[in-house]
Amino acid sequence: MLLFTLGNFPASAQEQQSDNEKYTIEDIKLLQDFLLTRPVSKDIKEKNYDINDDGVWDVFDLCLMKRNYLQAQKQNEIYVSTTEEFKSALLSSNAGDTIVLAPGVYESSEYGTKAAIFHSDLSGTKNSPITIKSADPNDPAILKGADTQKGIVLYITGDYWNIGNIICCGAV
Ligand SMILES: [Ca+2]
Repeated sequence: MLLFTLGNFPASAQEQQSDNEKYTIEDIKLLQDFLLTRPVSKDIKEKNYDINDDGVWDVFDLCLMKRNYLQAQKQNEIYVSTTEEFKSALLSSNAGDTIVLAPGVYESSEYGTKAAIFHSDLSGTKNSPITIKSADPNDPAILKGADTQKGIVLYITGDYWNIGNIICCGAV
């Protein structure tokens, strides 16, 4: 077990490039423990935790690390603004992804798999569902079919999906 105190940061960390570093929840916890002078559960000497390159590991770096982590999470958002983009997002999403629909009408008369315009058989997981939502809750995206007799607008056959604030019309 290692115990660092403030100021006892490794010199090598300063020389590393920190801009594109990806940090995890574990990194946040390790730096937090370090800053609180708690025992740190693993060797963090070689870690690049001096994110603002000022030569000190401090709470500033912890804030930057948290921001970096949240931004990395956001990269799982897939922004779509056309029918085709939405269709392809439905077929290429991974667990934890969020498909964000720009305001507008997503319209098609092509009923494909399962007689649905927008279909996916992919699955999220219990802890990382796949989410579909409108970018602007006050101006929700509209999924529109051409014929109410013909088929389904949005049909998800996979598991663990969250679908919120979108409007389906013009079909079953
Ligand atoms: Ca720093």
